[in-house]
Amino acid sequence: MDEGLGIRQNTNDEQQVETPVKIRGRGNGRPDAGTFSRHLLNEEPEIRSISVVVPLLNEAESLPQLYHELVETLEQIALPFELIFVDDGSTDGSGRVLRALFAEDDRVQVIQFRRNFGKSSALVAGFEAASGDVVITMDADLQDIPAEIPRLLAELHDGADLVSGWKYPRHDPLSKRLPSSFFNSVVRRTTGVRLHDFNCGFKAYRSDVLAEIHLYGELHRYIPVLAHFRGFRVTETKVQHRARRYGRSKFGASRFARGFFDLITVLFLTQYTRRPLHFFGWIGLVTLVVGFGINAYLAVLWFLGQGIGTRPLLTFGVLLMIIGAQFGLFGLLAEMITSTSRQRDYAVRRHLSRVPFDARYTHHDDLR
Ligand SMILES: Nc1nc2c(ncn2[C@@H]2O[C@H](COP(=O)(O)OP(=O)(O)OP(=O)(O)O)[C@@H](O)[C@H]2O)c(=O)[nH]1
Ligand SMILES: [Mg+2]
Repeated sequence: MDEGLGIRQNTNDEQQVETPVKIRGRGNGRPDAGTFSRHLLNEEPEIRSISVVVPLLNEAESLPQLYHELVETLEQIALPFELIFVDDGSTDGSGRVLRALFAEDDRVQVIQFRRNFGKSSALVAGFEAASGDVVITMDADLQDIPAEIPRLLAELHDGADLVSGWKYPRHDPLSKRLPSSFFNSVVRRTTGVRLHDFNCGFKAYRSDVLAEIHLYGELHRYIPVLAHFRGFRVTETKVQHRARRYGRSKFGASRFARGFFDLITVLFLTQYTRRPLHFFGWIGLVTLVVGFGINAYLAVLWFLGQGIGTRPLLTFGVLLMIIGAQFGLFGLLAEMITSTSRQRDYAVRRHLSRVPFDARYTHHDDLR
């Protein structure tokens, strides 16, 4: 996707640079809005093509129906589209079904992993292969309904960069709904991203969102959070869903535990990666001060003639001071790692410039 996206962005930039507007030398220094061409003022670029990315594990029975429903809906939308199936080490013959679909339809792409690498990896592989202006992800188990795609697209048309499905009403047992709603409310509170259903795999993205996000491990659940912190507009829309018909569910209770570890990672990544000492430093400082207070108190008692050598409190105070200092040092080490990282910590929506490409670099060349 990088390549396709890069080409598209360049095209936009060229168009923007070529736009016949005069700003320099104007009396009031403000551009006349009437002279801007429409696409410059348009907040939302037009959607001209759609990629659907479907990560899957052992869903052979569902795939043919999923394919037919997808094609039916997308043909009605009447935009060019591609279907990218990412088979994450299935052992139930899903690969064979996908190869048959590929042979039949040149809009189908199939990526087969050598073994199971997890949903995030499958999504990344799909995103890299996708070249649409919009990328839609969905589950392969027929629980997400392709006919809902226009609803997601409508949200993007209305200005969202990422729209996440909210399975409503939900057709799952209470044993799954309860932990899920607890999980969702914790994520909502801690991240400030107000979605009801973080685990919903049915989402639509403008392609520039995906270019900005680095996924690994199981962070796919938190793409909306990562996108929100990069400055993208994240919204939600209710989607119908169906109960699982074929195959087996891949996720049990352990998903929630893992989800919480990932939440800590995401909170740290979105808020402290660029200033880790602010995180570790505070923990360290508080621990150090409490430890120091305890030891100061014991020191006073010692001066007053009381024996303190056998008091557990002494051990506790010393422990806190050592841990506090360690946290401070962790923070400094993390700062050193961060300072050598070349990853950008900002996201540019667009760069409007009238400096001709050659002029921009002549000066640079002279220096060599
Ligand atoms: N690529 C990839 N996809 C997976 C993996 N595990 C599950 N999936 C897919 O993710 C989607 C959702 O998985 P499900 O097991 O249906 O999870 P769920 O919908 O939350 O749970 P149920 O409601 O019980 O079905 C399905 O399309 C699966 O095929 C995996 O390890 N890798
Ligand atoms: Mg499912």
